[in-house]
Amino acid sequence: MSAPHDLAIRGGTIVTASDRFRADLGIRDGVITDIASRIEGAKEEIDATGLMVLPGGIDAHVHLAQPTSDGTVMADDFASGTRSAAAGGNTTVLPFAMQVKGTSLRDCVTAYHAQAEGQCYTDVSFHLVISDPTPQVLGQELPALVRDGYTSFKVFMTYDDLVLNDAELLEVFEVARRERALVMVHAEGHDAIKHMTRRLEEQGKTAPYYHAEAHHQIAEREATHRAISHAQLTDVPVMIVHVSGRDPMEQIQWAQKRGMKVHAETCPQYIALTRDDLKGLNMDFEGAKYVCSPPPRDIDSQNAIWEGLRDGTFEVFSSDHCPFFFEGSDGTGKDNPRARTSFKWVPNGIPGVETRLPILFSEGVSKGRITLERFAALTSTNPAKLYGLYPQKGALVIGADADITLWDPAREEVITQERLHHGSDYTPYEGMQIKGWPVRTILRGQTIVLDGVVLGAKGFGAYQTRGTSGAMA
Ligand code: DUC
Ligand code: ZN
Ligand code: ZN
Repeated sequence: MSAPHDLAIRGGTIVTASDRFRADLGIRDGVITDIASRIEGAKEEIDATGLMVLPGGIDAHVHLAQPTSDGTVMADDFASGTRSAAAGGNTTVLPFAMQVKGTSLRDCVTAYHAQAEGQCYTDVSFHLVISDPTPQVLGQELPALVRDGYTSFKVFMTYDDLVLNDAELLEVFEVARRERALVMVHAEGHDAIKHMTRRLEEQGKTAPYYHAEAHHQIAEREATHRAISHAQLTDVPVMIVHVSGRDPMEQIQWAQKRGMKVHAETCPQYIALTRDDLKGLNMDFEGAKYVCSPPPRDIDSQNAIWEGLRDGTFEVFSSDHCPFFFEGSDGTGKDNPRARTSFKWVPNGIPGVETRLPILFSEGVSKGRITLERFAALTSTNPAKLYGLYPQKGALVIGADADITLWDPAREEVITQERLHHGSDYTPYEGMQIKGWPVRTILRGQTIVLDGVVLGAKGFGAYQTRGTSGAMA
């Protein structure tokens, strides 16, 4: 008689978004087939004694292989980005397929698929970015793509080549409502940022630090409220992504208290960095390593973000992995000649797909700020629900994909560039002490990373077509 399970994970503590309990887990053909106090006779066994058995990390906000308007090359393609994600305990990532103005959305999606095909170490699924909401895009391409399983898309309220005006936002929101897609909003006020940038430059304030002043929290608060108002007018759920601080968070709470379907995401940089990091050493160019949008704020905002992570204001904790080189070559890094003339030319984004889970576990669970269950919800179960992957992903239940991260809650490590697998030549978290570390990443029953060593095959990661967002329920 053949063994009933290909794999048994034995002796660990299973952690879900709502519970933790001691049980063994049986897997066959890449799917969870049994959860019981004792499972024996599997072809392979993993001893998980002393470890947490968590649903594999789902990073719902990463940027890979995106072209930029000034030709800056992103530091991760689908191979290096998903390899880094896997090493950080993730089994699925959701990058963006970004429409370039003047081009067809469908063609952009096809091009991203071509880049990802056969390259991925984790499973992947694309959000769309709508930068050119023409009648053709809103009337034909977008509805067809949503029906094909691209059930979420992002819009921007800033950046010259991406910004949508209020009329365009309202139109796009209406399409989201009609097609039952989840709109993700980059909420920063474009005109306010441009104004602040001009004034700072006039005063000779061009160092990377001034990025944090130009992208002021007030501009984020205003745009967050405007996005919420548009969502209320068009009666559509929204997801406000990468919320950086107290002020925008309070706008979200204002809406949530009134029963509006406003969902929110925050990221490691808003609990582990502050705007002072952008000062580098004495306002030098080292600060460019921390330039991202929205920028990190202050300790008061960090505390507010923790409150929001605890009380459910935030349902999703993503990395916003947007990796650039610092030095790079041929002026392709953050430290390029034009960026030296003004912060406004520093590419916006930092790497973080591999450090997201360790940072939240260490600063959150190990320091007693959030529970283990909340950790599982924020990093896996909620993103699966909100982005139409649940319960195939994000759940440790019979019938779900066996996407599992084994976690050693006692292991102490230090984040260093050398140990990471991403393409960037630096990490903004260099030297950070971590308690709690992913020791094995299992994708559909296969170990893809063991103790920092990538064992999975390039191309084992598969594209995931998604269902309707749980936000539409
Ligand atoms: N928005 C993102 O989502 N990521 C990086 C930069 C940005 O503006
Ligand atoms: Zn953004
Ligand atoms: Zn992003």
